Amino acid sequence: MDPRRDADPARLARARDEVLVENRALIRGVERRAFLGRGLSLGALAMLTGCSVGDVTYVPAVHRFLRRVSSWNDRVQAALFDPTRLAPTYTDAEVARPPRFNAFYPIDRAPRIKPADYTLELSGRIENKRPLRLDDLRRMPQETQITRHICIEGWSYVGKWTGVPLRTFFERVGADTTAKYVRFVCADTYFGSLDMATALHPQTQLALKYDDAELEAPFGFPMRVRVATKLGFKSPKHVVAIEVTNRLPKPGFWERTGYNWFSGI
Ligand SMILES: Nc1nc2c(c(=O)[nH]1)N[C@H]1C(S)=C(S)[C@@H](COP(=O)(O)O)O[C@H]1N2
Ligand SMILES: [Mo]
Repeated sequence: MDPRRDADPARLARARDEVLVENRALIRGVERRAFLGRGLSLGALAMLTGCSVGDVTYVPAVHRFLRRVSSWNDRVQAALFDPTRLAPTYTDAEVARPPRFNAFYPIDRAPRIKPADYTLELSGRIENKRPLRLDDLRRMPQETQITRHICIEGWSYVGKWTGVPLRTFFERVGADTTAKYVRFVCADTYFGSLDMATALHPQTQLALKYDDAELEAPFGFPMRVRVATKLGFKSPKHVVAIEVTNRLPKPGFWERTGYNWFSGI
């Protein structure tokens, strides 16, 4: 969703400043590694803050150039990723209630999935591909995190998510964690992928709860991925299929518009 549509400029500016101050490390990291050059880093900042992306993305030559930098940069970022560095955590009092919604459609169009109908399909380099039910996920070990969800459009919120660490999930289903990528498909046709190092990061989880209650429909019910070390678009909601693969999955919704695939610290 375009944040300019639903926010007055002063509020947007305040929100943006807050995001910039609180997430200086993440944004600097993304910016520095994404666009190694002064002129381009301004463009990166514009993208991160959701203002005037037009100048950058709609000029085809510039766009093509950024894409090339960006795909080279994905490899650099993956090499720089520190699998033990944790994203900042917050206190219970800071948790946003309710969370802030975003998707490529308005909130009333979010998929409504009945728990009894839900199955999670597994494919690729996974030993036990038996489709899982919601109860199977609920029975796996759960962890809770309070971390900040940062949307590339220039806003953020502190959230409290509970779910199965993806690393634990992979152990349970016998996933080949030496494979390179993990691909996710969502009930609303959204899809995306992660590098394996990020998938195995201690704060990456298959979240079933927000603020100690079942996820609400628009926020990813019954299961969403939660990746604390990456921008919000890398945390797919309503996940219905997981594939472990060595082939780089095709770019997701936001990546097709030019955002960096790695998009994290
Ligand atoms: N299935 C699905 N997952 C999605 C999206 C989406 O449109 N569909 N949008 C992404 C983006 S851009 C953001 S910022 C977050 C929004 O999550 P929220 O509604 O909890 O804020 O979900 C991400 N995951
Ligand atoms: Mo986002």
